[in-house]
Amino acid sequence: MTGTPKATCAVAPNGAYAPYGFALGYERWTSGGGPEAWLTSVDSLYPNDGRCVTLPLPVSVCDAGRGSEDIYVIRTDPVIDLGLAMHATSGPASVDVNATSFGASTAADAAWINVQVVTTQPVNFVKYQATFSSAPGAEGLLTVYLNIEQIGTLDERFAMAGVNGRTPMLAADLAPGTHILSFRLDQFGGVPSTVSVSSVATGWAGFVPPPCLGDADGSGTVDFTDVLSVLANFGSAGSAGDADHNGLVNFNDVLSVLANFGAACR
Ligand SMILES: [Ca+2]
Ligand SMILES: [Ca+2]
Repeated sequence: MTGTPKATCAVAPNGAYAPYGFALGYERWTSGGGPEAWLTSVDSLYPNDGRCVTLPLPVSVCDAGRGSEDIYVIRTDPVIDLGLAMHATSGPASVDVNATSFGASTAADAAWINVQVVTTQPVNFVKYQATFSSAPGAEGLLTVYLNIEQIGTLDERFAMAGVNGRTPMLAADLAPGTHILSFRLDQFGGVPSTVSVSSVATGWAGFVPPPCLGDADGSGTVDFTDVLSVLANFGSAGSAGDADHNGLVNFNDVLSVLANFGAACR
């Protein structure tokens, strides 16, 4: 995110163009509230001048594991019960497994856990939350693997205090089946590193926004004009009036408008 400023979007309060880079990155946000709060803060400090388009807000902004690329989470699978799932660890002295989380600590050799994950639908991301709780000066490196392939890392030196949410995208879609998800904690510099990982789940995301349910006329919001659009196109096929995006315009589209009434998708 460093480099050329987005000149039309990052006008500093003093009127000068400011780098829309690392200092404003979500990676440096420590005030809580997630990406929404971060974006609100950035928008407040650097109001646009009317030439910017409104950014669609994906569920995950900068923690997608692909830099600042936007991803749109379409489906998140249930959090994996690590205690119930088949798993193997580097040993009870270095890894403590609970139902929804595990803690790892290492002073020398790596601490690791392999978890058997059974997926029933295609998967293209893994998400987790990691919190380091080491003594000052620790330089832990948490590495995540899926079926032996490395899919992400989290460097303690640059991690935020508190919870670090990560959503590493997979290089290829993962077919339903039994897979092995692994977390490995290494320490560098001699200070023991300790991390807790929770909310581990798989899911499916896309790089374009999912269809806006209820938005029959494609305006980006769901309101009374969508009811009119459904009625005007009732019985037809195609996108006009198709509030639930199944290719047909029928009574279900009326229900879709009502169920999502008031929603704003962009
Ligand atoms: Ca609409
Ligand atoms: Ca429909």
